[in-house]
Amino acid sequence: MNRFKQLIVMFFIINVIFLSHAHAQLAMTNVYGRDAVSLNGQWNAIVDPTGIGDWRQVWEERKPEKKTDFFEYSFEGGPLLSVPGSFNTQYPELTYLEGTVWYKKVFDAKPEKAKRLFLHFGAVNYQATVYLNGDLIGSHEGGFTPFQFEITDVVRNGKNTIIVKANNQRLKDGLPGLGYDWFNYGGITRDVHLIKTNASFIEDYLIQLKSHSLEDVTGWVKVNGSLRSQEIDIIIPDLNINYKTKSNRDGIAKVSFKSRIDLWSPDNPRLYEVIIKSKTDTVSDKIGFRSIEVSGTKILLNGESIFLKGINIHEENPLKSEKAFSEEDAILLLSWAKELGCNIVRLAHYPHNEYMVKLAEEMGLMVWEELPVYQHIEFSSPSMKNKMDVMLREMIRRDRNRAGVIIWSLSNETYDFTPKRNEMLADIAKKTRRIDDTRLITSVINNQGYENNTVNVWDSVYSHFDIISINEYLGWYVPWQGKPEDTEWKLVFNDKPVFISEFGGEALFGSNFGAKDEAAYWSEEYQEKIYRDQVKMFASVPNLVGVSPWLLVDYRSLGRMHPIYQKGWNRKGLLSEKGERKKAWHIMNKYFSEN
Ligand code: GCB
Repeated sequence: MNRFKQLIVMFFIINVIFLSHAHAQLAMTNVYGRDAVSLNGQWNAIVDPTGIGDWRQVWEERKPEKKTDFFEYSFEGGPLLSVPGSFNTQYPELTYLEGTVWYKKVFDAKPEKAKRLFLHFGAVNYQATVYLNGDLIGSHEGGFTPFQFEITDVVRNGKNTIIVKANNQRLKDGLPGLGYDWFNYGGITRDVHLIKTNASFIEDYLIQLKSHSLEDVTGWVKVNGSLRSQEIDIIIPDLNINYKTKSNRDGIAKVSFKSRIDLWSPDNPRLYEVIIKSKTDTVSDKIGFRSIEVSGTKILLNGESIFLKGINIHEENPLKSEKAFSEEDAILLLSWAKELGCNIVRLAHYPHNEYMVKLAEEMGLMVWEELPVYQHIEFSSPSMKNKMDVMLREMIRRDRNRAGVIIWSLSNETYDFTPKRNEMLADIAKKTRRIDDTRLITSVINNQGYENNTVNVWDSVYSHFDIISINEYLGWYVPWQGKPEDTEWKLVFNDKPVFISEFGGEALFGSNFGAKDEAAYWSEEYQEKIYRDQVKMFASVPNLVGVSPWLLVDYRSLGRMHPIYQKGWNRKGLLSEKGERKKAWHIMNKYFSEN
């Protein structure tokens, strides 16, 4: 090995050891309700497809001092990237990049006595390593959840420089793993904030209806800082509530009171202003109250049976061929879901940005939120349990006060034959219930059998979950074996609600290339027929509590390679990538208006 190679290897080893000790913190809840300055905007970038920037230590931003000095990198004179946004979509030469981009932003800070400063990232896909003024402050893995670093002790008065190494390389033991059917948008894809708090502040809270109750509010408040034990008020002006509690030495205050509440539901998406006040901090939020439970084979919202009219959505604005990250993007996608007649959105296959979740709640859409535990992930990798746990906590901490969120989905299409899958799903199910018992949990499975027009749902892993969620592509990947309405069902558990979480097929809007009854021409008529048949079949499904087509709108997926019909887009949308309604849209729209 020559000296150059030796140095690189040494450097990577040191880096790996060091980084494993500098993890990001769990982000504080309700970042948009804080004293925060946005660090969005243009960031300088260095594109580093070979990953050499670690060895060159680009975060040191060295500049020539002597006549003989030179450095083979510089942020100045390089490309600018918009944050939030994916780097892939901002320069054509970055379209297919799965690797490192270094980001740099200079910001002003004025450290104040008795104040604390945090750097908060809504999400960076997939790994982030963050430096402040040349020093490593920590790293984070996972492309869809928030994280933060406290920089109180290291921030300078005046100009400060953040450098983020964002790397979207897919990993065998990543979450998701190597294979997935959506576009791997890399970079700083969500908002970045500098948050100022008092020395002791309200870090987190849970204020929701107690499960199985329509009037008992339950939860807790968590104070962070040296003054942990404080009097805390929960004020809900519209309910005339001024509830007083006190945090203990660990900073935890219990919350429990009764009130007559106008409950949140899709028909009445009522949110209350809730003010959480301690001596050293005040945070306000808009919180709804609802109960969601399973009773026998039904799902009850506020005590009444509800049919879930769902739609799957990826976090992408197809009109921009870009990751969805703004309020406007969320309005676009969710308005389409409303027009279709939905009362729930399945935000597939990872936690979407906070705008999506909050706006859905405001618009009267229930939310299904999902971990990126997808298909063939490596459950047996030694680091997997920890990765799943961390992402679960990050997701729940961010959204546990959203009444709209009724389901935590812990995985999609995992397989019984994958080593350790059953025990890992059982474990994460148990943890989720421990962290949050006010919602339903599920895991989506697609391994059912289908013979003699009978669907055999056999996977006993459903025992850990509240809902049997099934992805089935009858009429598309799997040809029908009989009349859809005569489909027979064998269920591994007959006492649980059943939800068809995906079904559908592809169509290119306006496709007029060949026979309408042949799949290979991607015609709207072919897709429409699948939907007609599916709707007939739904009547045969025992314990059916809802359905959710795959999916709202065509989306980018590089594995979809057909040069005429797909061109890098998964065409299972009910809408084209321009928002045009395909024929199948109307079938679903009618079904939802009648059910
Ligand atoms: C599925 C997956 C979804 C895919 C979809 C498809 O079963 O859950 O992520 O993209 O099928 O289009 O095949």
